Amino acid sequence: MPAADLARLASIARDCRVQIIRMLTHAGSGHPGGSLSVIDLLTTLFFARMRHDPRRPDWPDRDRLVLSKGHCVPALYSVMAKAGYFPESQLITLRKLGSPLQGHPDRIMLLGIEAATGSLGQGFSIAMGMALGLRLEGRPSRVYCVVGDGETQEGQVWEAAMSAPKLGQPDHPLDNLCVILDYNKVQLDDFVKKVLDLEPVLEKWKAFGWPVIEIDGHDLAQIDKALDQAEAIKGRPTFIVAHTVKGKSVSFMENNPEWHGKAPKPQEAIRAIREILGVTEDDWTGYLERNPETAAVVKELEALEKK
Ligand SMILES: Cc1ncc(C[n+]2csc(CCOP(=O)(O)OP(=O)(O)O)c2C)c(N)n1
Ligand SMILES: [Mg+2]
Repeated sequence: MPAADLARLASIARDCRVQIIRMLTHAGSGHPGGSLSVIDLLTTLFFARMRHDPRRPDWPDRDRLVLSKGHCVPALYSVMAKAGYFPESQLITLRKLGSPLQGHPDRIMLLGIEAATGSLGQGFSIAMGMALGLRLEGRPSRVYCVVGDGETQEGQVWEAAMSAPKLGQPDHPLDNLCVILDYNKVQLDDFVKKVLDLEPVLEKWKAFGWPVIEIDGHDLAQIDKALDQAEAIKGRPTFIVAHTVKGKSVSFMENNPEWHGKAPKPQEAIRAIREILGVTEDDWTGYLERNPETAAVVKELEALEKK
């Protein structure tokens, strides 16, 4: 991918990180850690890979994304808003009664959501069924499914892992399915290694019959290349192991289980946004003067504090 395209993706991912922090703070609840770990993957999928059209969310030949780790849907909402599925101003209705932006994705409430997920372990099976259906219909669509590392402790994941390379063979193999592991090494309130170690991850998935690609899930060029490779593999679905950092880009959230499922307070959010944008404390006032959009977000957060 040319450097200019990578820079554009990096800029989108940065904006989306800011929106994730903004909407969670307004909601007063939600999951920042896993939303920040998955956002580079979702940005690359939505803005450099998937065939989709925000004006036609029901286009039969669209590519599908199933966010099996549904609690991280703020990341998905941020890319969907950026792509034009709905206005960014709506993001702060996250988790509010009646809002289409529920705490877990709802395909009835929000067009463009492919599957209601959140009960961990189920999205992968749904994605597999979609991939088979699309193959049987002879459609060109691809299905991308993102699973959490803690999520893969669910038994249902291993039923799908066992089935997907065999389903549809020999005439309709699921080479239109790509499953991506957001391997951030943290689940809920502790480290995966301590709760129930997944290693050896690569060997396990290979043994179940999957071609496996290992990447840094924050390196946009590596993500793009892995998606190219996955698309070129015929006859079997592909599994991408993306090493990530939970809470990526916010120092006090990075690799800290405390920030799995807790919203920042307004002042914490403002600091998080400053760090995401790479601005020092000394330069912050000047930065806000030069960047009215960020200044508006900060003002809105400060107003929350006074409530
Ligand atoms: C079946 C099920 N059990 C428990 C939960 C509660 N839960 C929500 S998030 C989470 C941890 C998920 O960890 P991981 O898959 O690693 O997600 P990430 O680190 O990306 O946030 C758990 C146990 C759930 N949503 N579904
Ligand atoms: Mg995790």
